[in-house]
Amino acid sequence: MKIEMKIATLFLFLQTFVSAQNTLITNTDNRSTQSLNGKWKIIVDPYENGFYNYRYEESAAGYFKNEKAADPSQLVEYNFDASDELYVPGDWNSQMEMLKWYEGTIWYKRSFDYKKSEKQKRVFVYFGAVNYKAHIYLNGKKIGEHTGGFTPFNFEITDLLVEKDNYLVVKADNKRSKDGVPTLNTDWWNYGGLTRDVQLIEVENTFVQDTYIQLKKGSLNEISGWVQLNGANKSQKIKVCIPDAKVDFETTSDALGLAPIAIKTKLILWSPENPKLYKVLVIVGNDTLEDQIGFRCIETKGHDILLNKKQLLLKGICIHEEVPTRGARAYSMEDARLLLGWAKELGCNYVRLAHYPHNENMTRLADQLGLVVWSEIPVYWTIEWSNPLVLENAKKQLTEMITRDKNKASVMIWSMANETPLSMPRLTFLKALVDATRQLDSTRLISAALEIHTSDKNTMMIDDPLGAYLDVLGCNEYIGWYGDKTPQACDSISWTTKYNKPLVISETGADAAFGMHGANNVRFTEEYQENYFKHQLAMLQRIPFLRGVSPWVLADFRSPRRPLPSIQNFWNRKGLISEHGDRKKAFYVVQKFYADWQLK
Ligand code: GCB
Repeated sequence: MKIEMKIATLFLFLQTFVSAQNTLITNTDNRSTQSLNGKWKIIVDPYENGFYNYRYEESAAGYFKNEKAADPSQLVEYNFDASDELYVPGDWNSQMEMLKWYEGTIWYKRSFDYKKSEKQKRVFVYFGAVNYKAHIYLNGKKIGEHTGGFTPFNFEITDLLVEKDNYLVVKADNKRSKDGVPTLNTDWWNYGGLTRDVQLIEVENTFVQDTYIQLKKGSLNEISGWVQLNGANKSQKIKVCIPDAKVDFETTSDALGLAPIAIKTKLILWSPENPKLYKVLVIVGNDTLEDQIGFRCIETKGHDILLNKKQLLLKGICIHEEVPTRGARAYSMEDARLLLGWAKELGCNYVRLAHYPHNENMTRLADQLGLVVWSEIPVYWTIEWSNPLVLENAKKQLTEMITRDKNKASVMIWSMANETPLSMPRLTFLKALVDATRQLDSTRLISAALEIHTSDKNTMMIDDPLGAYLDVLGCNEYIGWYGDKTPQACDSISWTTKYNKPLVISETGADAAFGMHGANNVRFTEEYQENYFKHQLAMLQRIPFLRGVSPWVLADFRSPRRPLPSIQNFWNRKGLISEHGDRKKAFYVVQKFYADWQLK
């Protein structure tokens, strides 16, 4: 038994080692793909029996082997083909009643045929997101692992693919952990599973893996960036064409496959009023990769946010990646149309995609609709600040978020964290994230949703030391909901800041159960929430350095932290829209405010 186990461990090590390659491919919407969405076979495995042997060591004969008893004398205690099915993409919680609260491992299996093309092509398997930890196996071999529930990843599978009956197995585990990002406690539903698209991506032997095509910081007519090739033929001529702007630019990649881009041209700039997107072609040999890219310049000056050198006021709303009417994780373009359509109806020009990177349909559609996006990683509340592995994990999620969306004109703010308590280890941690962000993308603004402090009872103070490293100060406040103040107290509150920087109130809100009515001091009534926003918005308008607001939150969302029977029923009720899609009274208060609000 012991020798068997040692061999097994060595074998597993080699399997992982052989397939360590993991380089993120971007712009998958415009590539040649084969979808692996649809029904997948699943095995629920709360004890991780398909992963560990009875001594709790990783087993070489796990469920990824997809074994079937060859004859009735053989003992095999699982069978994917005779098991239940779940739809991918999609969380498991909303698909089966028994999985609504489930946190643990589920094994997914999908079989498929693959016809290799004449031309020698390479194939990658791409996952939009798996929450939270994924182990991936193809045809019985481990091809990689990924941690983090909201960002994409891919692995090359060219040499493992066969023409018939490939089997792709994923162990998805959404157990929360103290050293996770996010950590144990959040205020949203921990939806598990293969929550976003799964695709095979087919590419040439040498292909455009990634591009960075943006206006240079501060410029309205200089595009600067790079093209990154992947493959054997790294040094090549590359063309970047923008037909509508008459751009035909040539560059050459170096021995590492990296080619610089520097283009001067006159462009119609992207803005919420005119979200102009250009067709951009990157051509390498026979390979043409198209994208739709908007160009704009985003900066700050003193208390102002400047878009294309003009003052910008952010009229926003926070959004969770959940379709309340289904009580499920959002994943499709149709879901994005619903959520962003509601934001447009509210009069928004900005959305805060909380509290983790949302699926790419959201940022693609925001590009088309002219909605400025605040995008963030789930560094939320009580992260283990002194644990280097946690920092590495957060950096990886940050890198994947930026890598995927760095050519989206709508995305203007990268946010590092939400409501994190002051301490030196926390400052060091978040400063490292700020530095990493500036290295990855020098053009966008950096923020974080900070907490307020009071300098006296009626003065709110923005003095978080992290503010020194941010471009935009974010701040969450619930004066009149949490704490001992009433909404009316807002009338006599003033705000001050240590920093000569713009402020965005990244959250403010109050719970209301749709259809519950009463006096405006009765908690959970629509009248309370309506009155709350009336006083809040009047107060916020008086802050001289305020340049944006995103109330919490667009729609009611599921949360295990909200048990109050008959009112909450495990839903956070701070939505301006109910889980059935009804607009609450406060919706119209915010809508009216946005219609009238202007910079003085
Ligand atoms: C917050 C959090 C958000 C919560 C919200 C609430 O400050 O950032 O995730 O859901 O408050 O409803 O308490």
